Amino acid sequence: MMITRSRKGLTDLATKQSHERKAGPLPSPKYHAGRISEVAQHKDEVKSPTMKTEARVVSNTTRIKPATVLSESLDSVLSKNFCQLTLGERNRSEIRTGKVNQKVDITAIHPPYSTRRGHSLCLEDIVGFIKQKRTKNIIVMAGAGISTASGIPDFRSPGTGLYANLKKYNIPYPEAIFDIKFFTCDPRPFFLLAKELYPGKHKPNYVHYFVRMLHEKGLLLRMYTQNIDSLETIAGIPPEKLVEAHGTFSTASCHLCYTMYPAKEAKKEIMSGKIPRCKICLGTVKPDVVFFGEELPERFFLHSKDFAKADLLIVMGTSLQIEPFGSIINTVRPTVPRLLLNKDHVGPFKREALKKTDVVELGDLTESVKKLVSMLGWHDELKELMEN
Ligand code: CNA
Repeated sequence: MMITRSRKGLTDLATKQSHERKAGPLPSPKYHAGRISEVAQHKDEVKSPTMKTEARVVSNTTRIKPATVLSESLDSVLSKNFCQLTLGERNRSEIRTGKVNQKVDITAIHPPYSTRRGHSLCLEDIVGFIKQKRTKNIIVMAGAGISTASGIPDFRSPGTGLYANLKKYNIPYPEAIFDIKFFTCDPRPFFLLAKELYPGKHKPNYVHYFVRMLHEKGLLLRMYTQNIDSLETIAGIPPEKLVEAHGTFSTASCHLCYTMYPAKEAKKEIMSGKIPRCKICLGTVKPDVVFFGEELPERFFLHSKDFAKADLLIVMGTSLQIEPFGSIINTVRPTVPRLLLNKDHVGPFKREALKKTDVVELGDLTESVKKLVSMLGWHDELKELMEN
């Protein structure tokens, strides 16, 4: 996979190195749009262009409806307004011109997500939508928590996460291990960790195969993963259905001149404790995993099309703390259900009053996914998929 990086990154590096010479330790990573960074606090809803459009529709609706409000029950007015929020431009004008009574098939355009108007969705509703094939463009957003059952520690789980066990790497702050500027000064801590993380030692688990199952059923629009362990690919999720947002170990290149380097050779050298060097400029070669301060793979930007198409978003095993990944969750259409399967509340699911279309299932991920799979009646099929 190609990793794109900007010249600006190199300029920043020079600035930072001179800053270090003059002012001492490296500052913590800050947010740059399109470049990977970590945020201390998750920003709430990002206003997408779609949301702005919908807001305009609401105000139009309010202006043209007063007479109707008097003659109809509040419920039916709300119901029509809900329809307007979910319809395309052609159908909105049909409603305005009164053709709405000619029975527009709303479900054909955008399925109504609420079975009982106004109630908050729950896991049973989500299962119902999947079973009834109302959701055919599911996006899965995943993080390190989907691979803990395969024996790979995540970043932030207290006690077991990598951040809690970094003493042996001798680094000034946990994120330094994935900071491109720190890597340039001292690549050894990353290579030490890379020896543990390199794909090959671990196997995909139930959760990876659940996503594969979504694909087999023709329901997966795309899986966006932050993981670099390649377990999605090993589980059989095809490349066109996968966005490895934070890169991969399966290719390698010079971190200075970006010349490609044979990935197998890089792995061999890293595993034997050597530092691979670029044959052109002698810069340090690293696997193409995206570090803080680096740009994301071009493929990540597929999200601008995909998220507008999604009809269900499943978020699993991530703290949503890394940007810009953490924010794209807010770019699905406002009426689209979002299901969080995680140990703890994260991102917009931390709100006390959840959005009515947000559903949270807390607990161990494998257990939650098993529950979902058994509610869907896919247990035997999934078992077979894993065995084969
Ligand atoms: P994170 O910040 O460590 O968050 C993981 C989340 O998953 C937390 O909210 C945990 O509570 C939750 N979690 C962990 N285990 C379970 C479980 N068994 N059941 C339910 N929930 C669980 O990791 P993120 O993915 O959010 O951060 C993104 C980083 C992590 C990316 O840049 C990755 O490259 C990086 N990373 C990847 C791997 C990997 O490829 N397997 C491993 C470690 C770190």
